[in-house]
Amino acid sequence: MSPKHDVGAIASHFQIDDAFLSSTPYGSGHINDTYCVIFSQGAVTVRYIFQRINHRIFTNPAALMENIERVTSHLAARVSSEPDSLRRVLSLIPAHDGRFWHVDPERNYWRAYRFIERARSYDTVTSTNQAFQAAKAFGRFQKLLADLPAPRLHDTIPDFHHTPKRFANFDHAVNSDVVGRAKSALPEIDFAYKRHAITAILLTAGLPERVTHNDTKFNNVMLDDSTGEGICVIDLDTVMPGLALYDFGDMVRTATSPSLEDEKDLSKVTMQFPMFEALVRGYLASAGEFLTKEERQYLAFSGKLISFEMGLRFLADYLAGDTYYKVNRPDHNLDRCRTQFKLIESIEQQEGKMNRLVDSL
Ligand code: ADP
Ligand code: GN1
Ligand code: MG
Repeated sequence: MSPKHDVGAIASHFQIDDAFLSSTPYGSGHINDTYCVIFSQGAVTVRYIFQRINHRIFTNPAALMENIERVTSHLAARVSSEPDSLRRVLSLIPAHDGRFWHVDPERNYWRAYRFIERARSYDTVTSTNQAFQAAKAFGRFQKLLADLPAPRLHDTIPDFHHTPKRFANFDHAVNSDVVGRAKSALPEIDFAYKRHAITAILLTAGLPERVTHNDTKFNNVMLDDSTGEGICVIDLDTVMPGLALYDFGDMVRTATSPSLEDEKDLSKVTMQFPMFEALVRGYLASAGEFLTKEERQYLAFSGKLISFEMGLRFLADYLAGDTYYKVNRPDHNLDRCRTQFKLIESIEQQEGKMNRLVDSL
């Protein structure tokens, strides 16, 4: 992550009375730059999260921030009577001009959040309780936003989960082969073409549009250190209209295998059935009351679809020369694609059993 920003100077534009002490690059996100920033408040220190929004990817940061402002204030009102309510929703810190962002001289957009203390996000899942708690928190997030007042949220990235368009983009990357990498990804390219038929299934199933998170990676929920509860859903840049199953699918993609997203040893990548069961139970515990019969029917399939979509995106970025995701090595995106495709094979082997479980609940 880039240490190039003068976060102390950025921080002076926000309504924080305390004295800036230090900032450290934080987290393992692929898109934005995140910093943990420490301030002194007399004898104690206070932490905040500062983020530079990647405006090459989120081309309308003001619209994105309007979404986040609306969503976080709606959620805050809904949980205000619960214990520990301040740790249950992200809270934006205003800048001195009253807006919730600051634009620096290089035209970077910055925002600041209160730090959610005594909780952590994890890159890999290690217990069924973690999977249950994460899914319950993401389901609750959808439930609490079901009555978000009009107008419709902005599409911060249009067609974000339009899998057929993601496929077309992958196909284009194969055909243009701008950096000559296609020859080193032939098995993956073949794997993808063989599964083209699944791309349109959810879009043509007549499912209802909802307010969804759209990036429900396991590390986008903070789990409470003492209770294990999914206390706060974070990373709200892609909250916009979508299908509930995009969120459930991304949970299956990121919280059923014990491996990291860029694991090179593919023997470690596997869809662990007990984790899937915990995800379904956790998600239904909070979202069960509003999900339709049709949505339930595609719960297992959604995991395969979103893993496929992400595999296509990683592969397309590899073929295009790594222009979208942050990478630390030349084959990073190819390694990420391989884990997605390995996970799909594992899901395909267990899909019947996964569907039977869903039917039984
Ligand atoms: P990215 O879009 O790059 O994934 P995130 O918003 O997910 O960025 O933030 C990156 C990491 O920073 C998260 O995984 C989490 O560990 C931490 N984080 C983000 N927001 C907060 C917060 N308000 N309090 C504490 N930690 C946070
Ligand atoms: C990106 O920001 P981050 O790292 O949580 C991506 C998601 C992918 C994810 C894959 C805006 O999420 O769509 O699922 O990487 N976000 C965007 O790890 O493209
Ligand atoms: Mg994140």
